[in-house]
Amino acid sequence: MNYKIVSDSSSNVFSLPGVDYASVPLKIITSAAEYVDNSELDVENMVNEIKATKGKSGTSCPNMGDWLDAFEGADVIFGTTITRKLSGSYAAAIQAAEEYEATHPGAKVHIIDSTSTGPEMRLIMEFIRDRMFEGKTFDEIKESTEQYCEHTHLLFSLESLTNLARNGRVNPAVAKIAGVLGIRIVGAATEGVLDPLHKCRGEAKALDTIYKEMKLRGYGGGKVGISHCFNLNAANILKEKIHADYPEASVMIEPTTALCSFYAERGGLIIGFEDATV
Ligand code: X90
Repeated sequence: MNYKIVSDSSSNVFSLPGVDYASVPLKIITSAAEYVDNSELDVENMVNEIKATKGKSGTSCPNMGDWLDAFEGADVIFGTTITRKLSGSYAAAIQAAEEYEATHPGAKVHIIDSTSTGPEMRLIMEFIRDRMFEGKTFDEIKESTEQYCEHTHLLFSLESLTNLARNGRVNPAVAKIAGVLGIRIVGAATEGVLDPLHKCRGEAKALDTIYKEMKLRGYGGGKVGISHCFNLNAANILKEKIHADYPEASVMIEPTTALCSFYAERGGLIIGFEDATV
């Protein structure tokens, strides 16, 4: 049996050590260029070019064929996608899963709607990988992953919600508040959509608020993933806060790749974490 894990590129994960893994790229499209969210892209250059480009910019999700290509060669496949409420990625992956099973007798594909994105997807995939290492069956992994997903959460802190609002992914009135200099919107992924919770003046206040929200959601020293869009400093401060209470906690920091960089924008932080019930 060849096992494989796949995800769309909103996970910010291009390789997953120890397993066969494929990232399926989303694209960022402006009037001047098209950027493919893969490991070759210069994200900083993309962010700067988009800032300097007038006119519409948007994104497009992978199609069924893109997912089928990613499945190729494996017979037990687990995939995770960005929330299906904000993207067509999940629908395309499900179509591909049906097609793949129909054309590859014996193959099994399970696609999980993360109801989230970024670092929460990484947590889900690492959970699946660790169950694969333990030699669990397809059905066992499917079931335990479903339970695990109920105990992972996502928070964000954004300095600008302009690209989210322009593309209909958040209420323009909320984006307007974030447009005020020095104001950050701290929010959560709730039932698969962006849920703005607080407007915070300054980075320090935003980081305090995030950590409070983590604890409110039951954080108790579990795994954390912090994705940042050119804001390593803030990611490190949050990591220190977590380590002050839980010195042993696994906190991994990584840059956002193209899709999350486009929507989270410069300065943005996206935090995925496990609650204490895991
Ligand atoms: O299909 C497509 O074109 C992709 C559309 C994606 C839209 C939303 C991306 C959000 C990226 C922003 C902060 C975290 C939000 C959590 C939401 C559930 C990151």
